[in-house]
Amino acid sequence: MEWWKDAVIYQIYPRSFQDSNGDGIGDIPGIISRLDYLAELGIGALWLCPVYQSPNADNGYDVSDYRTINPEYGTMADMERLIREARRRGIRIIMDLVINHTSTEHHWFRWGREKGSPYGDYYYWSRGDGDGGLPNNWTGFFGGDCWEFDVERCEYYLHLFGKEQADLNYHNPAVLEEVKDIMRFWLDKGVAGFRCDVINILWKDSLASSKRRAALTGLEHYLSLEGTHKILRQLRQVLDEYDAFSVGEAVFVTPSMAQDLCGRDRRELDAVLTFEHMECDQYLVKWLKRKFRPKAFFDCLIQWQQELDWNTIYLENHDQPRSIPRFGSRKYWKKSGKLLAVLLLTLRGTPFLYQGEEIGMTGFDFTRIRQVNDVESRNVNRILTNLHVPAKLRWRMIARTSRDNARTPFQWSSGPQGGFTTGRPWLGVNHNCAKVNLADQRQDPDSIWSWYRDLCALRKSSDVLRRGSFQPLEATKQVFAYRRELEGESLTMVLNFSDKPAQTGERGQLVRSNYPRRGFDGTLQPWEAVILGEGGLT
Ligand code: ISL
Ligand code: CA
Repeated sequence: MEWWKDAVIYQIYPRSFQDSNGDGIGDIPGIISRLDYLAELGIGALWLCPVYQSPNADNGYDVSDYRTINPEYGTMADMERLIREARRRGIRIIMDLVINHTSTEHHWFRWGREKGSPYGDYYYWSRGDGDGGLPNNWTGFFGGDCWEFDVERCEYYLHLFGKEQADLNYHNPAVLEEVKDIMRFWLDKGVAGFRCDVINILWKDSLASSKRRAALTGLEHYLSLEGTHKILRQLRQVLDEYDAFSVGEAVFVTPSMAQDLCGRDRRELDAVLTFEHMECDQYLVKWLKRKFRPKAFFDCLIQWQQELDWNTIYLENHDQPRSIPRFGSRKYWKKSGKLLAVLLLTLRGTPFLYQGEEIGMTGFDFTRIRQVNDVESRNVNRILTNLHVPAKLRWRMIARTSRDNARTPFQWSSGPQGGFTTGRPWLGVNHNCAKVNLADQRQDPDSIWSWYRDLCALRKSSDVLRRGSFQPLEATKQVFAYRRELEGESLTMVLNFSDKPAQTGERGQLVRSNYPRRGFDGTLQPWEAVILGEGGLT
């Protein structure tokens, strides 16, 4: 029945959502206590970032046991209660499936070090190049090389992410069987599906050195290869047993590569989360930020809207800096926050709303590297230091791009620690929580939050917005206009991504504007977003 085409999916970063016991760490009972809030907002499913047992080198993306809940977050009984309580409110649960790598604390890795162990082949082990050098010249996603020497086994193992995250070896069929069992374990508990972490790099064809010179040497040996597609078709069979949903995070893909991962006839994933639209403010890598170019952003969105059977739409997640300072305007915080909400909730595809986005959180305002927790930021800071990049420039790069921008605790109220915890939060609360918080916005019919709630409801009531076709109308340096259409009914969106007023040729009956106005004559105010209809919907 493809429920995921009709739902808004809300992403929770459990560590930062709601603490229930004062230890400063968000947890599952905390999430349960906020389910009524999420139901009120009108979302249909929750994607939980990893809650499995983990030594937290990468905050849960280093899993040490897929069948145990991290005690910091609660117990299996809490998790089962969450699934039940969510279902009672019509909310489905989607788990994060991290299967490219495990923690080096996982028993597969620990036991696999021993000679003759059945787990001896679960990872990519290598003696090195014979001259005492690393097995190959690949570089990792978090910077630097991607081989670590294990003194017990006297061999190197591959890690495309942190050194505590060892890549699983899918050349060994036993690994895929383990993964299928893990999926069944969670599907039996009643989860509705999975968000699959870095899913298009599972299969490594060979460990040969790379000819690439640019960032991420080695990519050609593992990016979206046929071996990965084969694995995905097998995982699909498990999902089909339960009629479950899968959305894969796919790195470095073009629309046609994405279509091969989630096209209707492929029988692989239902949808993918991709990155091209997040690259309109960078040179080459995300650390080298440039001025955001709205026109490039619109063109990119248009291309994806047109080339994929079905899209996902997201402007934020736990790896990306917050969207208002990035694609909107700090000066027009509220207006641009509402404009981005219109974009997120009216394009064709499944919207993914990230915690805090609905109140316009702006993230991170730290001043020192020791306030930063993220393993990637710390690695990059170390590399930049070794390259003698001046401290000021280094800090500017970290402050603008660090993943901790999106990981500061949810701002529930203007009270101590933003209502997130009664204790000391694991990561600092943004100092603007007196100005940006849910409690105030919930009482204010003109707030960003009220706007989100209204648009979620509008989307729910409108077949055109959920299922209609997409047609681009205008994409200039400033204005993005598009139409959604279904069975003769249509809605037109016009968005002004600028501090200056703008003109458009589009006309229609005003359905929504983030400015108080009665009709629409073609002039848009700064950061104005309008939804126009042809009658009926108001
Ligand atoms: O941060 C990034 C995007 O700008 C990427 O380099 C990111 O590491 C990549 O998208 C993969 O992300 C996923 O897997 C990582 C984990 O650290 C991220 O949190 C997760 O979303 C390794 O499991
Ligand atoms: Ca807690």
